[in-house]
Amino acid sequence: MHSEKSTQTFERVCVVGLGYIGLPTAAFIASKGVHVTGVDVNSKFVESINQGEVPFFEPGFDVLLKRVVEEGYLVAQTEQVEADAYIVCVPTPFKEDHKVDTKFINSAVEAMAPHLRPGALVVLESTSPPGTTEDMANYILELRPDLSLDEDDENAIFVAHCPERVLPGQIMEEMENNDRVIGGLTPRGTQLAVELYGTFCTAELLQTNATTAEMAKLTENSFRDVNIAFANELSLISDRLGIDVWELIELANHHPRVNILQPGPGVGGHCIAVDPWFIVSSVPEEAKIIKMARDVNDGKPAWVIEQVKAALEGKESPTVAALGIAFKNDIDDLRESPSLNIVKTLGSENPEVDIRVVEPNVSDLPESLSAIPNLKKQELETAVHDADVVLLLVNHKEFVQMDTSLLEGKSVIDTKGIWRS
Ligand code: SAJ
Repeated sequence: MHSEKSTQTFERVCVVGLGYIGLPTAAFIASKGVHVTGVDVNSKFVESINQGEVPFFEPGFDVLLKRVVEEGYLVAQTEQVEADAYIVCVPTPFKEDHKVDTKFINSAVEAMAPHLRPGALVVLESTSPPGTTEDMANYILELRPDLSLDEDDENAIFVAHCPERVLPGQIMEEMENNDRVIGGLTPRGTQLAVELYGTFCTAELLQTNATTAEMAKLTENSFRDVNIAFANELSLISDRLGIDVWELIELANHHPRVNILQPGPGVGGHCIAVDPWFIVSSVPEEAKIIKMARDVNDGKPAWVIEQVKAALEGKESPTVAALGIAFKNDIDDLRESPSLNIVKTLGSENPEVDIRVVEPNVSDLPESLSAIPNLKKQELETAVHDADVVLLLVNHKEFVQMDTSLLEGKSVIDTKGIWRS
């Protein structure tokens, strides 16, 4: 299969940051016959990409990457170049006070500034608090006072925000088929960004301004966080009242306008546990429910740990089988994982407890766990067989399908409600 020739005006695009989002974005644009330079500060990433190898796991993506690299449409390097358009896909972590840390955006822009020429488009794709795109544009002008943001000027550059929306694991499908929200600082900025994303996205390209686009992304993930917090709060209430929360939610969801999500050991991943803080830190007075939801979800691991401690009471040299450390089911991603943190705290604060960790999706335990002497990785059946307390933390398919007769005589703490009879 050969790449289609683009009909767009973009002859060279530079994608800065080749992670889970930047690299697939670069490859999708390259697959449309546009010459793309992918830039990353990590030279190992760059090397592996130029050999057509994906440096992380994403189903089906390896074939596309290999093709665009072999055809010469995608080249990775550590230095930025002159281009018609730039897409910035760098991490936007938060600092201690939950305010965004823009150090990666700033260094991307510093490296870009000398190459920028009038007419160029700069799109910020990294998830960001409202106002970040405008701040980025102003920083560009500080570095390049000869350029302008006024579209009537001859030396104008164009700036827009287009937040990513793909679900890792489904990027091949969602990169092309998810609607995109695109907001420029000026109308021409929006229009150029729509043309750029239109090279590979076949879904709706929804136009707005930059701040609304920034808020749209944060709103989507906060909506989910608030709804999960509601389910988690119900699990605490139900425990106090002696009610089965899973039955409660199932019954309530029979109402035609009620659709409650599922409780669990907390909320993890690099998006839903992070993005709501960007709203809270920009408008703390107003963002009351969003903040409360973060606190409820962040408080759930401590509640689970208390339940385990209660189950261990009176047991001498007890053994706990901890099932799952990924941030959600059937993936190997451990970022911001509440399950991982529960296991780490249990292990380090209770040296007399023998902890057997079962995680079918990773071959070795991360260093934060392997350094704990009373903790080791084990196969599912042996771990459950030897355990006094079985702590289910993630609804991986292996655990859902497990023979539940193995649980007879054990204390069971099922944070995902998968073993209800
Ligand atoms: N979770 C629950 N109960 C539920 C659903 C989820 O406890 O009913 C937990 C999961 O176990 C996990 C966390 O929430 O710990 C987040 O998982 P998720 O599947 O809700 O979301 P992510 O983080 O994998 O992906 C989200 C998606 N956003 C939305 O659904 C609004 C995805 O579309 C975004 O692209 C992604 O964040 C992102 O990168 O922002």
